[in-house]
Amino acid sequence: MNNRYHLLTYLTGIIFLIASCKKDAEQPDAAPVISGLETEYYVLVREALVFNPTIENKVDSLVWIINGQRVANALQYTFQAPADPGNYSMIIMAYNAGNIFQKVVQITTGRYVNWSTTTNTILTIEASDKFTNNTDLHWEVLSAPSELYRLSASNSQAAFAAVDRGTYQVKVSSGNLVDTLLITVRRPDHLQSPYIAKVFDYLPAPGQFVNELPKYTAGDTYETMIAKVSKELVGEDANMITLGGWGGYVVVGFDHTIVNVPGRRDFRIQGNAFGANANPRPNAPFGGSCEPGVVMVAYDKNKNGQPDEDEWYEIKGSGNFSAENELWYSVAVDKNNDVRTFRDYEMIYHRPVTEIPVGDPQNHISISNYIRWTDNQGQEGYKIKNTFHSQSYYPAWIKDDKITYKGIRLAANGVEESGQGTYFVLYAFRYGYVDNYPNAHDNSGIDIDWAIDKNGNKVNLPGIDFVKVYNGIDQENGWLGESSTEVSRGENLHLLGTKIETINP
Ligand SMILES: [Ca+2]
Ligand SMILES: [Ca+2]
Ligand SMILES: [Ca+2]
Ligand SMILES: [Ca+2]
Repeated sequence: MNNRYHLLTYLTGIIFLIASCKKDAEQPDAAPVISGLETEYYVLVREALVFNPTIENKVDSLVWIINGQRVANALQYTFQAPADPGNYSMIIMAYNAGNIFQKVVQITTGRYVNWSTTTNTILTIEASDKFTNNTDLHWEVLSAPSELYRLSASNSQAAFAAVDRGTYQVKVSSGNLVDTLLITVRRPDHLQSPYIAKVFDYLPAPGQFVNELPKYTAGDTYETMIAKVSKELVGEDANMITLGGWGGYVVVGFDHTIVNVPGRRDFRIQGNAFGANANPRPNAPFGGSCEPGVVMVAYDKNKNGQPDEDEWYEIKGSGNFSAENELWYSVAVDKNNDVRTFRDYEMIYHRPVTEIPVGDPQNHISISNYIRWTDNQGQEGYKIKNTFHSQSYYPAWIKDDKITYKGIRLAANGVEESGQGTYFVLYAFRYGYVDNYPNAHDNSGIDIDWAIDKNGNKVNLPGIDFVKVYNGIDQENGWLGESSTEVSRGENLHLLGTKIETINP
């Protein structure tokens, strides 16, 4: 018996053993089977763990052995963890006539490691000193009062953020070493707003709504224009601003970190996109007025409330590398659109030399050579001034005579569909932009897990504090004028209780 016991203690997991000591005259019993037990357990010191396994077939005796000592002979057993942490090897042996079945279970006991934070805030957690020499740490949330949280770990460090208050239990382990963390998430002192709380930067590129949305008045400066944009964008009752032509941007922030909940889209910045209701093209993909703004995100790593030294990540919208998978791609190719995608595009717009067409002080005709532009692809040309918008299209508070913009230039998505030059359909990219799908549509929601770094690698962000949006399209659409992204209310979807499943590109 003793030899057999020692042999078996070297084996882990489920061991099914039928002993060969058959009785001469009788049929042996069917072998007993124990199930409903894990191979590893973790319990806090001073707490009890009840083992109540499922047993199949006849069992004459169920013996419980801990670290070589027989502690019970019963169908269930309660392990009482002592005051000090430790590791235990428990063997459960089931006997009947002619058979022994054995299962080995490891029990680790430990203390809670306490952490505390507030809702919608990134908590950085270091594993305790006992893991110092381990490089294979595994982090796992054991229990949570809500599924709206994020745990992003890389070996000994993890970042945790939760939308809802409560107590979250997290297990850190490496081999036999285990810690259980108890993270208490409180409400912060100030109420958190689901909407944009601050505007940090604004520079539209020349366009037909510039100096109108918001309105420039003589004497306005960069600072007063930021204040005007703030008045439009901050809070629930937001209004539209324009980003102008390609490259024009706005940078906004929230008063908390938007948690990157796994499997869900996390925020939405509204625009004024809508679908065409009279597109003559049969079976056309979704399109109408879709003016995609490229999205960048950052979290406040140095926790100073400013998007300053924090790294910006690109939300990899569906067309950020190529438009070939967009449903309208072949339509745009047939119409001779410029469907190239430039990842590192630069464009310079020059101050216009005149605002009034020569010989036409009433502005009844357009100016075709209005704003000169050049790009880093060796191209150049002029932006047109149309007859519908007579104000200057060049941001009037800017003193420089030229402005340079940088970013991704998307494929031109606007197509004239009537054959008469009257019906322009700006087709939607599939996902990942602002002002590209109607605000109520799921595809206006952004998943922070779509973020990539400057090398194009996916990043594991626990959440974000800042959002930059810039117009990704450089296209003139006849009488409609240039594509210009509009930006309005920003929403943390989790705080508003809006659940939008993500799509995994
Ligand atoms: Ca997410
Ligand atoms: Ca728009
Ligand atoms: Ca910062
Ligand atoms: Ca527009």
